Amino acid sequence: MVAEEFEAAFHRPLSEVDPEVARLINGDLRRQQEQLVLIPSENYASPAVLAAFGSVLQNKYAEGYPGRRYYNGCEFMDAIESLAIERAKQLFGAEHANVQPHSGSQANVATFLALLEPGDRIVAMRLDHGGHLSHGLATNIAGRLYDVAFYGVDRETGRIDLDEVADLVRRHRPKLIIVGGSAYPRTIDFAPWREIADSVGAYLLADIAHIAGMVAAGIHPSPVPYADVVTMTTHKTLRGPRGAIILCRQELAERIDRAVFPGLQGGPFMNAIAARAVCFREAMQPEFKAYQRQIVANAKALAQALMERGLKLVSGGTDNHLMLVDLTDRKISGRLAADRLEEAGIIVNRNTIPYDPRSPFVTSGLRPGTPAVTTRGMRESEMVQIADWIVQAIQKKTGEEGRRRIREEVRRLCEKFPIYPELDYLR
Ligand code: DSN
Repeated sequence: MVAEEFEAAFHRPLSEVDPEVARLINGDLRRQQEQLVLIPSENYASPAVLAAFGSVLQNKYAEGYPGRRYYNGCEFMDAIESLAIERAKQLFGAEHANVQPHSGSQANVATFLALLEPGDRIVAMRLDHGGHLSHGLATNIAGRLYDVAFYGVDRETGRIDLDEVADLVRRHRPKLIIVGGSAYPRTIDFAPWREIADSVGAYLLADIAHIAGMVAAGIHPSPVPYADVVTMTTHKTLRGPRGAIILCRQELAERIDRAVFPGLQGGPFMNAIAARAVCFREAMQPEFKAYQRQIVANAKALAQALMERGLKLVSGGTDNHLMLVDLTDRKISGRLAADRLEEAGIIVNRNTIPYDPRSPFVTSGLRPGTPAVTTRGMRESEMVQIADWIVQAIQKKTGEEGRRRIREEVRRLCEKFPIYPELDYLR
């Protein structure tokens, strides 16, 4: 092959280089446009965030930190990462930020590496009561390296019982307490957690992956004044790129940074860091606060409408962006309900509920959330319509035909709230 052909081949668009992958990406674009995304950890990142994430920065290695790199050519990398760090600190009022973790789990493991030795004790929330697998599940690295004791929620109220946590902490005497999870629908006040941690001299880690957007907007209490370390993903309610950040007090900064690199990771994804900087800038704008308020208003409207139509919710409602539907009083499992909803064009994930009699693969719950539909511009009245469809779609009697009809109605609603109208990977 002559050089000109080689170069011409390099510059061909995706749709020509790999039509198969282009078709698949476009297929999911259409799915995201035509279906109702109710998974509370998913969202639509803005075109600005997508542009930074898909930029040429993905080509650059930049091991180390601004001003202390192991590679040359990092002039712009230093500026971009410094910007992301300063914006993260400003947005959350934190003393130090590390913006390099590739994921929320990496951010948590880096925190453990920074603060703990193998065998040290942790107290965290049970996964099947709303925690997260990186908080100490037996098969996760945290469960294998550390001695973890779990708290859960009260069987009657569905809420965390702080007296139970304090008692467990007194008995287990952990070096680290983790507050936060992935399926807890209620507000967390972080101040009493600091007191509980201080009662045994433990570190406090707040994992705010799910509620980060609301914390940034000031409509959920912030853990920053109370926790030694705060971790969060940036792609859920915060609506940025995939990946995570760690906030901490200045005195822990060096330990956290060394744990992320070189402790756990090599080269940071500079494209993701640039996209994170964009996301933090977006989160500082007044419209972001309005967006977060609407997420919560929509969640409350959806929760209310589901309960009025006879569905039971763990803790009887929600204060944030998600709710847990308890299907134990019905014949249907979470898995079957989620599959029926998918047939109807409504994407929601099955989830264990506290004290779930079914396995984590089958479950008795659903975990709907409103960040993505709120990004599309939907409001309370659409939530009532969505609740109607959910209740109909999960019933056996609705049948395939009924679910096809709902899917068409869902598609028509989605058309009224367009998302990424300019995108087309087949061009
Ligand atoms: N998978 C995420 C969620 O859905 O909550 C947590 O990592």
